[in-house]
Amino acid sequence: MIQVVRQGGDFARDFVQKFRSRSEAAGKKVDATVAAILENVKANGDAAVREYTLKFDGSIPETVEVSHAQMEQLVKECDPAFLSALQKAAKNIEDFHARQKQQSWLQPRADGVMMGQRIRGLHRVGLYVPGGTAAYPSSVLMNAIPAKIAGVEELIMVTPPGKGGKPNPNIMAAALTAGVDRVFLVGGAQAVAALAYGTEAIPKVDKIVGPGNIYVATAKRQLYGTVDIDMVAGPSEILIVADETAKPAYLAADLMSQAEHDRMASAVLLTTSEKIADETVKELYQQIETLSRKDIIEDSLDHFGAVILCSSMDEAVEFANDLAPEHLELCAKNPMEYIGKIDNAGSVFLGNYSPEPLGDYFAGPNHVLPTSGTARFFSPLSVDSFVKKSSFIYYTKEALAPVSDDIMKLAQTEGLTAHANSIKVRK
Ligand code: HSO
Ligand code: ZN
Repeated sequence: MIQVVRQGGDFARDFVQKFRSRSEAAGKKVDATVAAILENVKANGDAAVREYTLKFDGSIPETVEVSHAQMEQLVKECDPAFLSALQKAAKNIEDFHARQKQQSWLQPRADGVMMGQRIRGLHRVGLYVPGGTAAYPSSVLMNAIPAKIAGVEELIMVTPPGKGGKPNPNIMAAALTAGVDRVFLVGGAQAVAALAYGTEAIPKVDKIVGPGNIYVATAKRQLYGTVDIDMVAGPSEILIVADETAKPAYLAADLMSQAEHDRMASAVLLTTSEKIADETVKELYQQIETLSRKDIIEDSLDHFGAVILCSSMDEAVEFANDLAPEHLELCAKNPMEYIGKIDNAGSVFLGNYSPEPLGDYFAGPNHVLPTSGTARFFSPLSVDSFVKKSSFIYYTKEALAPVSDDIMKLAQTEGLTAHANSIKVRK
């Protein structure tokens, strides 16, 4: 079920390659299909959206927009314990993201010059929520809460109508909790197109976020530039660095927590202890029997799972930085010792009592994270993902005069005499 590697070296290098290329770009056929959908929705608006909804979802819902009154009605069907947990999670997510909010600033100088930056929320954002088993209320919170904290004026959620066109009550509860403004029952590439171009029913947005299948991801990629998009998320990943003080039962459980997401998910344990490695494998075999997604877990551990023995914690940390995983657990005697050494990871979980699902659902940091090694240059979704900035410059006549020659010199050197002239006429 999982490969155990006692001699890192070549295996590690090959694994990094294999790991990074898991989320290959869509094939030509998907690209062409999506391009045709985008064009049709751009030209024909709601008529085209209806045509695809009928084709892909089987029926058209009576009303595409779900009113707040309908949402509140649906929430009555939710388990009260779920609603209570959702509220507590939302509070933690709000507290964490509130700390990310940056203020606009204006800096006056003694010579009368003023400069500054205005930071404000995007006007309108679209949030895609997949249908079926991948409809996660937690992901609604993780996307919507930072958007609202950033000051996004209107947050529009789209989600496929599903069987009988009835919205998922748990998703509606998360949408209400997180402050989503409007909800439309439309999915697939046609939903992404409707958000990017606007239709009679669906307003045009400035940015589209949220996970989706290959058609949704391809539509987002193709529309980048028409609108902004978040990063396109690949399959989930967990890398655990463990010393001899780690608990094999916990390690096995945490590896499988991410492996269950997807057959392409990756779960890797790096450990300095042979005993921990062997016992974790035993635990994997035992615990998997109790899990409902056994098939998926087996598949992902077969392909992208590994237990790798390292000669030192430093070697393990170096491999972790090379792989740049979405989630990194540090199960070591003194995890704080390594914080400054982890350069590439989406989210870091410290110690034996900070399991990855704590971050997926509850602690507060975002669970939308860079995958496939992109933690080398991408960051978690945050309030920053939903703002735009403009700079301000104010000079007086007296402030401009002494720097005029320098500006003109720079302009002339670039051969841009009209630039130089705009300074000269003010002398
Ligand atoms: N671990 C996923 C997020 C998630 N987990 C949602 C459970 N629900 C992101 O990699
Ligand atoms: Zn998860």
